[in-house]
Amino acid sequence: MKNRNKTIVTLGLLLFMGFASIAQKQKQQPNILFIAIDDINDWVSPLEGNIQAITPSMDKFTKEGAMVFKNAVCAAPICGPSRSALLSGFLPSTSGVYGNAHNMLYSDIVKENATLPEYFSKNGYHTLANGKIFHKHGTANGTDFGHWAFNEFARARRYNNDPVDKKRYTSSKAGIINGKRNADFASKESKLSWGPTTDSFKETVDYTVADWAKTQLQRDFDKPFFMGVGFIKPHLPWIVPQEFFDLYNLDSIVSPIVNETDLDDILTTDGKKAYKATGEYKWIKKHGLEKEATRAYLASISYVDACLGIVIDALEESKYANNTIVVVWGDHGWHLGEKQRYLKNTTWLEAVKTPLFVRVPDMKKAIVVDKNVSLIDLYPTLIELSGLPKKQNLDGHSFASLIDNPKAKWDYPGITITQDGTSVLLGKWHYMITVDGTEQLYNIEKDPLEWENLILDKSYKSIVDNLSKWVPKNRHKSSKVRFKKMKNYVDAPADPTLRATRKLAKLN
Ligand SMILES: [Ca+2]
Ligand SMILES: [Ca+2]
Repeated sequence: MKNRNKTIVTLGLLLFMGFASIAQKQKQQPNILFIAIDDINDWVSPLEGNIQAITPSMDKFTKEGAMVFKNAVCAAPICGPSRSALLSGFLPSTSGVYGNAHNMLYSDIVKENATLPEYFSKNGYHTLANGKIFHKHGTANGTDFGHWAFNEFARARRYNNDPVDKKRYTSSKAGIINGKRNADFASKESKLSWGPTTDSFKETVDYTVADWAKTQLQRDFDKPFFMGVGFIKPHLPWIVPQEFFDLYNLDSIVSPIVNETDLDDILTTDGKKAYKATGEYKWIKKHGLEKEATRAYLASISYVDACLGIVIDALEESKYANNTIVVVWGDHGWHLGEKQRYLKNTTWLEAVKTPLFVRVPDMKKAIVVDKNVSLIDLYPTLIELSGLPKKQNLDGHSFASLIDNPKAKWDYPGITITQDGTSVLLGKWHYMITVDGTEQLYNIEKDPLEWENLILDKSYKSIVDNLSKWVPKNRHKSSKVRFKKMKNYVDAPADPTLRATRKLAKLN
């Protein structure tokens, strides 16, 4: 009897210790606040990509404690494949997701592996999101918002863009400049548009997403959380409240320098010019709208910065302030005239570099990191920082060691993959090759605008040999897989059948 009592006491103690350790582990496991910004380039002030940018929330956030990755790259320089790579943990060359028309749910490897939020959910986290985290796709039954990847998915934002003040609207496609319509203004080859919205700041889409996050941060969670907050600006159209345009004086705006002979030294293997000016560039130049476009993009950056500030302030006022990892990331960069183009989806620095800031609890200052980390590295990094089991088959590498020591060894280049090429960024060297063999090499320390293509200079052969080793040799060929979609899927509700296709217990 005595022994039995002793056993019961011991068992009870062990059980108590077991619960205590689970409770302690839960207490120690950090929450994740995962904030995505769409189409934002390195013009934000912590990255010093454009000294005109007014981004006080990012300045405050980074100065009060965050890793500032100065040379981070995206895995793909366009929304869908960039997000698919980050969230699946597999490069486009592994998954076959190269374009916005490719839904990763059709990728063999994604079918078998948990995406980042699913992995957190599998391992004891409560996951929730609002706004654009995954890229959206049409399906036969509605829209795939990536809602299946979260325990809770809110969709507070309206489906359409914020309404524009028609008297101040500019649209290349509609042939309208500052509210004046003229057939000569129209360009079928350009899709730029901007102007102030008639809505107040608090009525805009990204504000409602920020406000949702603020509300969630006042909740009690019985598990650590993974919260996705997805902002849609500065993605086109650049329609934001007038107050953000007013931050910038049009007359004194400085637009990026454009070298009109820049593309002449990028040649295909049979000696032809590989690139030419795009429709957007020609349209802006024809109508002299360089400053207007630059201001509209800057206004959109300042707008999203204000929305970001709402979320960060809400976190700092919440009980989660000291046990939450905050990640702020952009999905890829953007051209504003450089290389005679606007938009994205190139392998030049303007498109492959992207903002990335990471705060872990107890950071009290900005820590600048110059290594070439990639958004593909976030999956292994976040699971390591949260103490989740290591996942063996991911394409990225955890940069958790850089958080302890920004000078730690990190020899990986930043690799960015497009439908038809690869960019390898390593220190001062930037190498690019297309699938049909057009190559470029730049020394970005001496030539940050990438004007002088060094590829024909044989003295750089060993550098090219070293960088080209990182170009994926066997690109996955399933890139032609496209989704079947219903008409007007953007206005359709979330496809209710998708969640059942993702059985968490069966996913690696
Ligand atoms: Ca994007
Ligand atoms: Ca050039």
